Amino acid sequence: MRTLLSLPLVALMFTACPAEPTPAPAPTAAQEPEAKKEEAKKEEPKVDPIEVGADDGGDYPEIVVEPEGDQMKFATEEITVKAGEKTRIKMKNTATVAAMVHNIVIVKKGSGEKVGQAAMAAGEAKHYVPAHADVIAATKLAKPGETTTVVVELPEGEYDFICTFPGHYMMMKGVVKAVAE
Ligand SMILES: [Cu+2]
Repeated sequence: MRTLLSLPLVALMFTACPAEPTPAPAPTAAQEPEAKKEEAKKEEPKVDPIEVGADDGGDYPEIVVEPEGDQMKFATEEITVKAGEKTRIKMKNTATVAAMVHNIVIVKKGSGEKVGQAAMAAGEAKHYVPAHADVIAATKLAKPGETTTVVVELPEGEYDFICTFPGHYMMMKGVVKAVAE
């Protein structure tokens, strides 16, 4: 899967490179424009989606999402929240099998595949939540019997949510609709 997906990228890279690259004079450190360095600094990551959505214990509407028993599946595959209002989203892990560890990661529409694939490298310490631009908010991992939460405040629109525990994102996914009144 990963190899297949990266093929068009590789092709693109080759297309983008001229066949015979004209050698450019290598700039020395002194010649490098200062502004360019500043720009590069700004692009560096950035925020931890788990920290952004850290639950402050406020009195917000709650949406509880459970897995479908011990399956790799969300029992709720569509969530609706009020746009621009804080909502607590809970992963209540009712599974009983130790391998069924889950989270809820809200991502930009259509990016579940990308984020799911990047999740493995993020590692367990990061709750398998990659520092990816398409990640909007995420709960921590919940082992069977545990509940984890995230507080979101989503602009109007449609988003996807997935579980990023390794191997789960292909089956564990749903849609988040943030609707204005
Ligand atoms: Cu899962």
